[in-house]
Amino acid sequence: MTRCGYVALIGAPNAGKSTLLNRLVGQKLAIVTPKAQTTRSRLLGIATDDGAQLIFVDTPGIFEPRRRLDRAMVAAAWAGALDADVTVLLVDAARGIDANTRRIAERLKAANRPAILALNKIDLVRRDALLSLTDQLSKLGNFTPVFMISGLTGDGVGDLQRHLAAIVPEGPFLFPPDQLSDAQERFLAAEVTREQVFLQLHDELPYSTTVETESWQDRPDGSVRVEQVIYVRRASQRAIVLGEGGKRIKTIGARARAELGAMLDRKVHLFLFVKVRDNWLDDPERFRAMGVDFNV
Ligand SMILES: Nc1nc2c(ncn2[C@@H]2O[C@H](COP(=O)(O)OP(=O)(O)OP(=O)(O)O)[C@@H](O)[C@H]2O)c(=O)[nH]1
Ligand SMILES: [Mg+2]
Repeated sequence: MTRCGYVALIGAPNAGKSTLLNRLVGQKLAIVTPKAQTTRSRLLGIATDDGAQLIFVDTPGIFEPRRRLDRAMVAAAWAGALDADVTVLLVDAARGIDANTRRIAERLKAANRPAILALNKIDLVRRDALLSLTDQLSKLGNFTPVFMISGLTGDGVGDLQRHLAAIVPEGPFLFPPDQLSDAQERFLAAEVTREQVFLQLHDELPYSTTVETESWQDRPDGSVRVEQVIYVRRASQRAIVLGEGGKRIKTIGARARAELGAMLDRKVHLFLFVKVRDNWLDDPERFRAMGVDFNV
């Protein structure tokens, strides 16, 4: 009998959920940046071996929402956590317990929802600090067992994965064994560009930006032509994204194209357009494209 189940990765923004998802699946699916609130919607990453299929759910970080988009992101994260068979709470061990992690622990407790604890980024901290952190977290909720991992180096991740494979419910695989995600290529391609926006632009700009794939044409020579729109809120932001003489958008495009080419294993012709939509953060169409609910 095989085993198969959904495993949600939840935690504060920047805890390392997307890095861990990529590590568990063995391929880069989710975008990763040093900035908080990079992930905006749920993304499945599927890892299948002979005996078990683990369907990992990467979720947006959970924080105190202010904007409509923040609320949608946090709602998506909680939906991911509560729908799953198993929840893994990731805590950045270098950061310790912050207000966000505390709030997550409280809500899990209120929902009577046990979670496995993964202390992440152990490559950055001393072992005695980990023990005291485990101790503090055990006072906040029912977190067992505890794994100490580094999504970045892979340390401890194998132990976590083996444990999960042993505890998900018995049942048939829900996805073909070679399928890695439920996400469409058009969405992943937009995310790759958004990753560059987050990496190359600063302050509030990344948070005023969304990226959509508008057209996708497979060419007879095996390459693909992709057109994407980067939405910003103000003309001044458009000017920053373009950069002096179009330099910034060129670099964003070049890096995204290289990344996308590697991901798809084919030649990519990428065309980026920057549009000003002052109200995109209140536009249901943009939310649909991001894969989050408008009405939460
Ligand atoms: N040193 C170290 N850095 C890590 C580790 N895991 C993730 N990071 C870094 O932490 C930052 C955030 O990683 P993400 O994977 O994007 O974190 P996230 O939890 O998905 O963040 P949001 O999507 O914003 O909620 C990135 O700069 C990662 O490289 C780790 O184990 N060790
Ligand atoms: Mg993320």
